[in-house]
This record gives sequence, C-alpha cells and structure tokens, in this order.
Amino acid sequence: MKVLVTGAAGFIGSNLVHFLAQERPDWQITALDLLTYAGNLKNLSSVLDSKRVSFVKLDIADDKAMRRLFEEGKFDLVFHLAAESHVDRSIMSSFEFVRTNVLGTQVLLDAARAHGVGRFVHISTDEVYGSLGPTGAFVETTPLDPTSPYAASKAASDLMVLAACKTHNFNASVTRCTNNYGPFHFPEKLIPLFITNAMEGKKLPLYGDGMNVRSWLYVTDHCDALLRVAEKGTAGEVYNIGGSEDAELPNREVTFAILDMLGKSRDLIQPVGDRPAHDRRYAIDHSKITRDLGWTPRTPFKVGLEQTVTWYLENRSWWEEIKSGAYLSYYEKNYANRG
Ligand code: NAD
Ligand code: TDX
Repeated sequence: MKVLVTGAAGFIGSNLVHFLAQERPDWQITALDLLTYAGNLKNLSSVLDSKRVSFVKLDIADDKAMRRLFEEGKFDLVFHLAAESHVDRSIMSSFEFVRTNVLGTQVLLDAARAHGVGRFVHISTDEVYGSLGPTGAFVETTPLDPTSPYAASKAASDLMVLAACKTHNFNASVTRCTNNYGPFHFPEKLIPLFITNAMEGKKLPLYGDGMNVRSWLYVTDHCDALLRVAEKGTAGEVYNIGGSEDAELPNREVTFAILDMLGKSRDLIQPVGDRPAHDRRYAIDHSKITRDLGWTPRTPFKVGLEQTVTWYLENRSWWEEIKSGAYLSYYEKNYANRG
C-alpha cells in the first residue's frame, strides 16, 4: 500500500505518520510538507530512519509539482492534513489560508483524481459548524457557519472534496474533529502555549472571560479514527470525531489543570482582550463514527493532559528552539494590543 500524508511535519500529521508506521508496518509512507513556520522535520526524525517512510518538501498549491509527485508516487491512499491552522493568524492575514487550504486542496484533488488514487481522507475541523450555545452538539448535517477566515477556508475545502465525490465519483471522506492535544503541538495553540509559558514562568494570556468551551481530543485517538475512516469509511460521507466525555471544558478549567500539574501559581493567568468573533462553544456528537466504524475516544482528559505535560517537560529543547526568532515577532503582534 502506497500512502501519502500531507502536512506530515506538523502536529497531527507527524503523529499520524508515527501511528501508521506502527500500526501498518507494511505500508510505504510518503510524508509531504512545505515546512512552513509550523512544520518541523524533527517531528519525524525517529521514523525517517526507516526505509518505509520518506520525506518530500513540496507545496500542495504547486500544480505541476503535485502532478509529478502523483505520477511517480502511484499512491493508493492520501491523508490530507496540510493547512494553515491557527485562527489568530488567519485574523491577522487570510491570504495563505485561502492559498493553502482552498487552492491547495483543489490542486491535490485534481492530481489525485488524474492519477487514479483509490481513497482520499480530508482532515477538517468542527470549526466549520461555527459556534454552539450552552447545550447541544454538532452532527454531520449541522449547517456550515464558519466565523473565522481559517474556518471559512476549511469549510470551502470540505465542499470542494464533497463536490469531487458527487461530480466525479471520487472516493473521498471528510473528517471533522474537535481540538486536538498531545506531543509535537506547536506552542501557539492554547495547551502547548500555556504549558510552555508556565514552565518559563511567563504569563498565560487567557482570552475574554475564559469561559469559552472546547472539547479536547488526544491526538493518538484522532489518528486511530483517521485510519478507520481510510479503511472502512464510505465515499462522500462526513465523520465527526470528538473527545472523551470528561474533555469538554471551559478554557479556565484547562488552564487550572495545567498549572496544577506543573505546581505553578494561578497568579500566572493574565486575562486579556478577546479574540474577535470568538466561538463560544464547540461540542461534537461522534455517534456516527462509533456506530459505523466502531471508534470511540479512549484517552480521558486527565490522562492525556498528564502525558502531554510530561512530553513538554522532557522535550524542552524542541519547544525552546521554536519559541525564538519569527515566533517572538508573531507573539508580540498577536498579544500586544489585547490589554
Ligand atoms: P499544523 O499547523 O501543526 O500543521 C500543518 C502542516 O501543514 C505544517 O507542517 C505546515 O508546514 C504544512 N503546510 C502548510 N502549508 C502547506 C503547503 N502549502 N504545502 C504543504 N504543506 C503545508 O496543523 P495541525 O494542528 O497538525 O492540523 C492538521 C490538520 O488538521 C489541518 O488541516 C487542520 O485544519 C486540521 N485540524 C486540526 C485541529 C487541531 O486541533 N490541531 C483540529 C481540527 C482539525
Ligand atoms: O493565547 C490564547 N488564549 C486563549 O484564551 C490562545 C492561543 C487561545 N485561547 C483560547 C481560544 C480558544 O477558545 O483557547 C481556545 C483554544 O484556542 P486555540 O488553541 O487557538 O484553538 P481553536 O481556536 O479552538 O482552534 C483549534 O481547534 C480546531 C485549532 O487551532 C484548529 O486548527 C482546529 O481546527
């Protein structure tokens, strides 16, 4: 089986390559990534030693390069994760979000169809559904109502994938998951940012009243769901993927849990101005993937968070290297005017 993983040097992509290398040892995996600010080859160093995983640095929006890659690669299966993924960055500037997430996905779809790829899994997000009130959960038929430019670009890419299924009988499925957490998570997102800031004795900038709710999915549980969708999912279907029952929490509770695990004071919390159009709550009803593909999340939030905190404690050089240079300019720009 020849498999392409796009966005393979990012957070979920690198975890997926590790997971597939372990679970499907006979697969030949091509790990593709442009190595933007969010991509890091170190995330793949332990699997790149093996002959079963190879790396290519390419831009998914480069039509010629994608057609050449697919012609040579003869892939049976594609997991498409490459994306610009941070909401705050999309609010500062949306261009790369449309280029990679929308145009890049279409280029990839065209190349995959032209070269007879048998199965395509498009990794999307619950953010395409917009914001929930205090009760209820997103189901696969919830109307799309994205609020951020990031979420809008993901919604557009989902629709292009589903259109290819309808128009061209292309064998693709779309997955929409909640917030992931775990090793190799870039420290611009809430959990890795707050763990590493707390370790450095820096303030934890909590947006608004800290009561926005997210449902947290341990990244390995997500990878398990993606493999099931690839192998047993149905063309043209959307699958929601959600976290464990104890993982739906307001941001302030997550922040307290991180500080408690690190033995740090809650005085480190700094309430700051809110994100524009900050979605109040996400929650996923994942009964379809449980019923059809037998998947449920296995990692309770406390266990997953402890594993994650331990990983950041043991891999200080990984995140210290990231939190320098261009990262500091981004940080300054994003947090400067929040009060
Ligand atoms: P990430 O930002 O950590 O990784 C994205 C990777 O894509 C990076 O390695 C980057 O270099 C690469 N990339 C960006 N533009 C590219 C291009 N033009 N060509 C090739 N590679 C390019 O993101 P992540 O958190 O790992 O998210 C992976 C996917 O999962 C994304 O599609 C995201 O929308 C989706 N998702 C993420 C979460 C989450 O909580 N992290 C939740 C739901 C869905
Ligand atoms: O400094 C911060 N302070 C803060 O209070 C940051 C970075 C975030 N937050 C809040 C905003 C959200 O309510 O924490 C929550 C989580 O924020 P992010 O980690 O930025 O994630 P979110 O915006 O929920 O989006 C994530 O999940 C869905 C991923 O970044 C997306 O790629 C994915 O699609």
